[in-house]
Amino acid sequence: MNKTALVTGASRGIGRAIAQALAEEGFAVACFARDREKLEQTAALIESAGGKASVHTGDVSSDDDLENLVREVVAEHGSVDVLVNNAGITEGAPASKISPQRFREVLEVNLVAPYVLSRAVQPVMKEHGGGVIINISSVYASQGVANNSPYCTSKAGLEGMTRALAREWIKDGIRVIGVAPGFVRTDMVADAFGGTEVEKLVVSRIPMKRFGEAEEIGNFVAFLATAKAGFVTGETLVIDGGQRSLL
Ligand code: NJP
Repeated sequence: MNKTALVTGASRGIGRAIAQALAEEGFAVACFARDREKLEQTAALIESAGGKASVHTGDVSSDDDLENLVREVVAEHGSVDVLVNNAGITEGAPASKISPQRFREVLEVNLVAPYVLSRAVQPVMKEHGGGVIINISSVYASQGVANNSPYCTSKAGLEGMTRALAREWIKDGIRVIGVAPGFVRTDMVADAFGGTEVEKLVVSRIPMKRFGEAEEIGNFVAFLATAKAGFVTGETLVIDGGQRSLL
């Protein structure tokens, strides 16, 4: 295979696992985030397993960085066949304590950036006869959750955007899909309640009684990126150990 996948937030956590799983499927993987050292670790993991990776640094909340990113990846790899909009941030606090500025920042990273980057790759994918865009959402998009309003808002928006762009770009052979994880063991979850009594309570409420592993999300995303999932578009698929529907 001679196809390229671009993954944002590939420096750690779920993004790194997605990058590794896509490389295992045979994609050359362009890894993007702010932390070059950690991106190089991701690339080294991919290359030591026999895969191909490149490292690109920048901030997803900069339109210029995203335009440059697409230019760089096309110059180096020739195309972008798969885009995974994975970079994300959260803000756990009551709405009364979150400034409008912070609300905008979370939307900028979690929602506006995927829009800007999807628009930038769409002509490239169209020119190459199609592609796949996968947006990493959250079960919080569809669950009512207190003290996380910017995050829930951004992810609900991302699912609406997934449906809208899937409809708009189906004629170009582009599938647009969402993946909504439940709790996955990464820095994001560790920062929120790692090792506390709250963590035990959260795990006890998950029907499978455990957090998901980043590799489980990576493998699922890599499957959706391939032609084996060629009839899937517009949907956001939940992967959460039963959290949303079995409670
Ligand atoms: O997050 P974390 P996860 N520009 O904090 C990058 C969703 N999700 O892996 O820039 C560029 O470990 C950051 O890179 P760096 C979640 O909403 C998760 O847990 O080097 N990149 C890092 O690589 C998110 O969409 C859970 O700091 C930026 C990555 O993003 C995705 O899964 C549950 C950036 C964040 O790594 C990955 O989450 C769920 C910027 N401005 C949904 N800001 C979960 N873990 O339980 C951040 O429902 N990054």
